[in-house]
Amino acid sequence: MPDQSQLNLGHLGQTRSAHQRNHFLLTADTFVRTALPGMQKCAAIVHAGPAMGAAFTQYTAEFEVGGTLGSTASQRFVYLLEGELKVKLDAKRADLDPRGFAFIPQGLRHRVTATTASRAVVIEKPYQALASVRPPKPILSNEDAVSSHALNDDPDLQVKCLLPDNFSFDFAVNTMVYQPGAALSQVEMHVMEHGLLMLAGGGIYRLGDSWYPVTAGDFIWMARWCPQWFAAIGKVPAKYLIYKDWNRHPLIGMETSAAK
Ligand code: UGY
Ligand code: MN
Repeated sequence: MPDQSQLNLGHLGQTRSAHQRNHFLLTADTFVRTALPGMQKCAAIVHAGPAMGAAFTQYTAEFEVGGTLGSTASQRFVYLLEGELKVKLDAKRADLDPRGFAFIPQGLRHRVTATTASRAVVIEKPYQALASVRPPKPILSNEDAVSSHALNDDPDLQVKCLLPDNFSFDFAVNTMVYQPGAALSQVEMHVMEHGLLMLAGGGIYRLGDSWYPVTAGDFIWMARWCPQWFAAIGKVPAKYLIYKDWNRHPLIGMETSAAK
């Protein structure tokens, strides 16, 4: 008997992936690779972008040895899943190991090159400047160097905020680790949108009015105010990397009729 849990019925038109008005679940069996301008020896699996209504772009970059990303007109955040990347920012250089990350402010010349076959999360977002606030500085670090805190006093749900929480930054990227059985303490509905990559373990994600089994490798996009809740199931902790827009007034970027 084949192991039913491993059975991929994609060739018969079946998948867990879902495309709804206020959320997408994209599972690895439906990923399609593409090239983005300037990329060399590198492919992108684009998970989220303006065409779906998102105000950011998120993709997984798959590098061959020597592969590079193209340039971007936006801010860029890179989180290394596996392999090794060299990041050159103006005069600074750093090697990223797995769980290493780079924040590159908008307009800063940089180069990201793989020294071995590598996979990385790449998030890009146009910067929303504030008149009274200095723009953010570049960051090269590793998740292992960031301290975690319990969400809503639940020690079984630990959050690491990879970027500083101040108004120079207009987005956040966090990791969240749930011990088996841990869950969000509420159904969240909020003004921020999310891009989420499951990194380990699994569980049940409520998105809108649907409950999905999810596992490592799945990507989820949640639109603003999409009802969301997660519980970890299984014998190992569940972990995800989650993007949200942050620290900006909801009217920023909107043209009001009074201003026309
Ligand atoms: O930061 C968040 O909004 C986070 N708690 N949301 C989520 O995990 N779906
Ligand atoms: Mn949320």
